[in-house]
Amino acid sequence: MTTTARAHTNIALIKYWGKRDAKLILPYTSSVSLTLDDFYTDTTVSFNPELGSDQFTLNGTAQAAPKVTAFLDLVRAQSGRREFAQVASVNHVPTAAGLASSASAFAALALAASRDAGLRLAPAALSRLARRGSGSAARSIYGGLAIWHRGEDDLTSFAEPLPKTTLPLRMIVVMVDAGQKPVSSRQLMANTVATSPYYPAFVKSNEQAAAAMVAALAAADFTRIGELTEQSSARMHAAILAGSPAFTYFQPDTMAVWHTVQALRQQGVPAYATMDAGPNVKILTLAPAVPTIQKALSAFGGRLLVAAPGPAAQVLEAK
Ligand code: 2P0
Repeated sequence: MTTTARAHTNIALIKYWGKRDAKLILPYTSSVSLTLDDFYTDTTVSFNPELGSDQFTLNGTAQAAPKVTAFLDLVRAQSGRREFAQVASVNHVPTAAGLASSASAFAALALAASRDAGLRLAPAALSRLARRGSGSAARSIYGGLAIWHRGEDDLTSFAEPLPKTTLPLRMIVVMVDAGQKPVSSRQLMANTVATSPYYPAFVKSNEQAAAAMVAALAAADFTRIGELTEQSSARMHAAILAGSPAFTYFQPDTMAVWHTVQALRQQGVPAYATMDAGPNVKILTLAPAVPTIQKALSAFGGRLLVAAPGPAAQVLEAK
């Protein structure tokens, strides 16, 4: 059989940063995200008895991929299949630019590989499987808004969809730098947990923020949603900065964009900034404000991308 699945990336409004179990990818805090329509990964998987090893191509180029093989081992263990697999991924996300391409990648791989192996996983079980590839992938199983419950163990740590909001949410991505990030988020989050004296404070406030975000979304209170979003990002980056060695993903343009967002807000424009494991800025806003924000950031020209909430992971083809 050959199975192709598509999963969209997501941006965390309430951040995931730090694992209490690196093997199972169990996080210290819950997180809340918005899945985006414009950025996605298509992955085709074919378990094949004729293969002597797993094969992986990314955007048509063969790659050594120990993470993919380790992930396929989980699918083989769950399904009882023993064959190696051919995996072909095409990323419609700028890879490693802080747009969390691992989220769409492992969500698409979880769906395509589990289906191709004959498994029919319910969404929570699929989210748990995707989590084992990359934490943020647990959330990309769903469209729109999702919460990843930190849980207590492998069984209880999975994402669930949140009710659809009536707010016309938009995310404007400002590509400050589309290059590869200097430090992987996996490595840096472990360093933050191990060395930042601010990390416990981040965990405490972020867990409260996740609950507050669920309430703010249910109340369609955009000001509160935006404040919680900007705060979670700022506190995550503060914890990173306070680690040893001190480090930040921010670049001068990251700050310039953030300052513009703050200035826009003082003029009454609904706009809040959030940054991930890279220098790019994502601006959470509402559809009617998009043209004003684009104008204020026109210096970035073609490096502005406007995304709307996107769909859940789906099987495109199985034959
Ligand atoms: C997030 N990020 O919540 C946070 C905010 C980046 C900053 O999830 O080690 O690639 O594979 O579980 O999911 C990026 O980390 O890390 C991430 P692993 P992942 O979106």
